[in-house]
Amino acid sequence: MTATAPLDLSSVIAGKPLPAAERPYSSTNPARTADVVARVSLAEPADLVAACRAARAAQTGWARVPAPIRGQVVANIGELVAANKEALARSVTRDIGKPLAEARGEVQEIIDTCEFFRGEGRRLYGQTVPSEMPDKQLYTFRNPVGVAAVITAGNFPVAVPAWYIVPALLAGNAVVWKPAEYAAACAWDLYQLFVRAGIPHGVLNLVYAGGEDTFTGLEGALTEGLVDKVGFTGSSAVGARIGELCGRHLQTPCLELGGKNPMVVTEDADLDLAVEGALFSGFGTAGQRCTSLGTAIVHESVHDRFVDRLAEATAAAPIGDPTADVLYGPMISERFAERYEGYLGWIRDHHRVLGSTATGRVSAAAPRGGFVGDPDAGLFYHPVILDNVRPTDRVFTEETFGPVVGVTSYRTLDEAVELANLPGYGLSSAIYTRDPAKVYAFRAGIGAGMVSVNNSTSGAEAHLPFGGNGRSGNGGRLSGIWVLDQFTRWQSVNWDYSGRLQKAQMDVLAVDADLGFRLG
Ligand code: UN1
Repeated sequence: MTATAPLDLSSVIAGKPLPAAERPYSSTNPARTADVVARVSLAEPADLVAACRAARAAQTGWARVPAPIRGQVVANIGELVAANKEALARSVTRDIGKPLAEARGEVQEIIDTCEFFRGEGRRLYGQTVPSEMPDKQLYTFRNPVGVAAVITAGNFPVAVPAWYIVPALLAGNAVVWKPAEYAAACAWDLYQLFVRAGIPHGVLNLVYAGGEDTFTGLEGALTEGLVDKVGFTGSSAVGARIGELCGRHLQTPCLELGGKNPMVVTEDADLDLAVEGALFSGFGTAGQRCTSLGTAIVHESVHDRFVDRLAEATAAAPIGDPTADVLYGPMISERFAERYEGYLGWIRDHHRVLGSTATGRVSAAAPRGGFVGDPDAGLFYHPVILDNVRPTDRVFTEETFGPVVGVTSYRTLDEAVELANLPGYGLSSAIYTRDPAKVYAFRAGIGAGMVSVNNSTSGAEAHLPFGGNGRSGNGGRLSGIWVLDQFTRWQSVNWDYSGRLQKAQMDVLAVDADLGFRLG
């Protein structure tokens, strides 16, 4: 990766950059922490409120643009992202250390989202509904909610924002986007592509802000009635706070939170396939996806073979420089690395540690065979497999954002499903089996919003509903037509052309068993 000079970035409200404030923040490349990617001037809470005000002012005009034309702007976004795919992917890799192959996949996810929603501009269907009375028509329309505040994490710093912003804009909303400050540069790149595609000033506003300031600003904007929908992707703890805040303002946010995603491996599973799936979903993005594998729940008869093969594959996997062909690169930022070290403190004596010779940071003192690049330059951690995890262990019940995978065993499928549901999250899940009966039993019993069969817990396609239940979210779904329920509200219309007052439930035609119809 060639070092380039750091970008100086600040928020943009109604097309105008915010003057540098007193809150400087340096965003660094986690694979080479000496490489400063961006110097970001973080906004104050009042700036977030001002951005929502600008969005409010711009929204009505944008909603008046016919939906097929808004769809054309979405098509432009998709084409611009496609034309800049490699540059945007490299920007993601430099910002958060995701391997280039994954970063390219992430950018493709934006293109796929735009491809889906460009056509939705010519649909956004409402319905015609039969009336119980003559000379009366009933209809439904999808109306934009108004202003959406979108707060996103840095592990998918461009794809997940696009999951919110693209459908929100298509449906006629204005957006205030607060990206992760530690992924500021790729957020800036994506924002520029939106602007060049023809999104008018004020319809999309970019606000860089720290977590607490965002919270305070959001509270102010909600109090002033400037926000109609909050979209948040991040931890369950912060999601709960946002949910409380929105609830006080009678709003239902769209919350996409953590996961402790289980993978059940049955006695008849293709073990090589299951190991491949566990390796990718356990360690892809260094285990920092909300869909990352939490615990592999393996039938006791194949447990030892599965663990041995997974340990072997993990030990052999190349780790290191994310611009090379590696299983994973560094932790996405200092904050994530520190938090992950806390999770490593949950390892107990009864755990069998496999996959590495050490559990913490890869360094000259704790080297890893086959490491690609210089481990001391960045935030690199050993992959860890913890066999024998128990339901009472914190590593079993809590999300552990990082390269650690738990393994436990089960006897009956009912027991496996119970273990899979036990942590109370419910985002993604997987089962590896050749038996359709087990697939159906698992699907019906699992509390997760997403179920993979003979595929990993991560890697959802961009047009299926994405979202979770329990500690993973409040039931909202992103992607495909389902996300429209987040960014539109149904309006129903009664149109009476009878020329008289027809009263619903009172002046209706009744059915008489013998006489046919009669006026009620
Ligand atoms: C996330 O981690 O927040 O299914 C999103 C996946 C990706 C998206 C993950 N398509 O792993």
